[in-house]
Amino acid sequence: MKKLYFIMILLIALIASACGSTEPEAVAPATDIPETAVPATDVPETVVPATDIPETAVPATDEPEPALHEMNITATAEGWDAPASVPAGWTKVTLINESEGLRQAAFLRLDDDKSMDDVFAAIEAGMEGPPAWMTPYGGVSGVLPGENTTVSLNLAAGQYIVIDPVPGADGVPGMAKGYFMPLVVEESNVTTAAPAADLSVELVDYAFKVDFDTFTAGKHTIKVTNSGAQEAHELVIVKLDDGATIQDFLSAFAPDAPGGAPPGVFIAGTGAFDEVTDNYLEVEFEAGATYGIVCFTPSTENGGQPHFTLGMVGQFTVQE
Ligand SMILES: [Cu+2]
Repeated sequence: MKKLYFIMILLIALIASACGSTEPEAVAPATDIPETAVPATDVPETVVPATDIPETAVPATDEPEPALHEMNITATAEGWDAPASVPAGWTKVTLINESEGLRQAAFLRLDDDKSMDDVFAAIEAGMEGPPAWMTPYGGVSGVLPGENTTVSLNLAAGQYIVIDPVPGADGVPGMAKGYFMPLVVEESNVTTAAPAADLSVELVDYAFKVDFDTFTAGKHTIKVTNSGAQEAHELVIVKLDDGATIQDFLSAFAPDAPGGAPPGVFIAGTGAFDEVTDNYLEVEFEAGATYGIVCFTPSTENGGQPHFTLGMVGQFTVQE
């Protein structure tokens, strides 16, 4: 972890010098439909008969409010292409991976009395993990090159950082390669709602509460809820090779592993999050295939051990 945050210091120094400022450009949210648009009822019937009104004349106020905001983050070889600010509320975040490595985009909200200056100061002071004034909101993880994954989360207004802590094959975390950004979540009057979900997983210290019989073939949206009293958790899904177990997959990452490709691939996941929001993960399962679920979050209560070593790991086979 020390090495990781040392790299973060270098990275942030780089960002600060390149940008000159951490203030994001103001971006007007697409959802600000002007109230001045003329409603349909203002069209006098005596002038234009209703049947003659062309379909294209539908005023903006007749459009249904979006159920969720949308935010795309594209990872390229150079870093992220993403908006500097988004409106508050339920947001469908899609991470599009056009880079060469496995990618993650994890959202952390700063407390209201903190700023990006405090982030820089904490890093320079050698923090070894997110301080108590950074609240993890989750995000998207486990996205392989050429793939994309969508996770919906409820963003409260405030200052965030979005980071990719996943180390590449060279051991260097993504955020040291440009996968790091400040994000402002603006106050918004738009009413948003969580997406519909047909599966659910509950995260507790330190287990997954899940009914695998409901995990059928096809596309699903999984409502992932953190009910853990103490720690942030995540849900990462791995598709296993025929005959392999999730323990075989995890063993391939151990320091004493013989090397070679692990017997499976990441297919989707959330970032780590506290009880502040649920994360809704979009995923597709194949009939007959076996999958593993894992929480990689380091345990603050157990010396940084990843949660899968404490019981947050599982495996299921989808019925033919
Ligand atoms: Cu966990």
